[in-house]
Amino acid sequence: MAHTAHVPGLTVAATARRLGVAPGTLRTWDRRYGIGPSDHAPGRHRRYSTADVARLELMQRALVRGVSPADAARYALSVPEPERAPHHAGPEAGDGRPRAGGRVLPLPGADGRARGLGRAASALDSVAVSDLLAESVRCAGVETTWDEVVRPVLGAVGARWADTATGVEVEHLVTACVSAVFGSLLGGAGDGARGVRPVLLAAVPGEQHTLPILALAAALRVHGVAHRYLGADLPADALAAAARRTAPVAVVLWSLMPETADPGMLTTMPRTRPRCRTFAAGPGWVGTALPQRTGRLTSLGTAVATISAAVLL
Ligand code: B12
Repeated sequence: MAHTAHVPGLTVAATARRLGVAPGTLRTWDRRYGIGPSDHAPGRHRRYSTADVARLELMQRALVRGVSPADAARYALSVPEPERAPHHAGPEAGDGRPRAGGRVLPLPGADGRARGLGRAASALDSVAVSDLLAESVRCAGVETTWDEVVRPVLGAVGARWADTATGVEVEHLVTACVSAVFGSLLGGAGDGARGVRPVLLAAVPGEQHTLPILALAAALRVHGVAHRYLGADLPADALAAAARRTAPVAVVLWSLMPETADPGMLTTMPRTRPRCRTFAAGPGWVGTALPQRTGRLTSLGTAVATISAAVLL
């Protein structure tokens, strides 16, 4: 393997931090599977070159796809160096340290897919983020992907922003990829099926946080519930117009920030026959008195179950 003699490379600790694994894990991988620093000579400290780190990242990506460690290492070792995309290794400062953009999001207790997503997001590797999301949806479904993969990463991104006012670029990249992957599930025949009263889904005026309600739309699609997803910041008159035109079986209004939760949105809905059910979804509504007969939806799982049942009534 080619090795750049003048670049000192990363220490075991720095490489472990970069990959979000324990230093002992790196030593185990080296000992068991022969995937370690390529220039390690006895008596010298281990230093991982950019190419070594890229190889470890390939191994990790195979691991988060459920491949066994032995097979993941064999695969990573088999890929010729030029075929390892340079961005997998991430940018490095001249002294071999990863730049701040490559910092790993802290995801204690999260599962392997979430950690993989966090790493890919921190590296602004949108191809890997999208691939991981699409694969998780394929293997585990929308609800598990939302709860176990997307939520932990968004939570960590939000916490970092609250603590340090940094990472907005990561937040936007994850948002774009989640929107694309969940959005790709919408638009099938079920969404706009003629003669079926749909469920209308929208975020209230002023609310730009749409990912949870988009996840709900995608999950309903998978469950075969016809719906129309109307997105962020929907004005009250637009909601009323949509309700008049589609005679929905139910309307779900999403609010994440308490300041956007306006129960007036629910009371100004046009009266339809048969009656349309209304649901207030999301943490924004906590502590807000709701009009009579408006249901509360407090998680993706309960929302899917409650709406699916309401559609059947
Ligand atoms: C992504 C994001 C954005 C994106 C949104 C993109 C999009 N299309 O959705 C963008 C960049 C637009 C954005 C903008 C802003 N954001 Co923002 N954002 C986030 C982030 C990182 C994730 C949001 C999300 O999807 N959360 C959902 C999941 C990940 O969170 P959760 O707690 O696990 O959610 C659970 C509950 O919602 C619950 N739940 C309860 N009821 C229901 C019902 C249903 C049906 C479902 C599915 C779930 C559910 O289950 C959820 C999970 O399933 C959060 C951080 C966070 N922890 O949420 C900040 C966060 C929500 N944002 C915040 C802020 C302050 C802002 C801005 C004001 C920043 C600014 N200065 O511009 C603007 C406001 C924009 C607006 N007017 O709406 C604050 C909100 C604080 C508050 N007031 O409550 C947060 C919490 C960040 C922080 N740590 O302070 N943001």
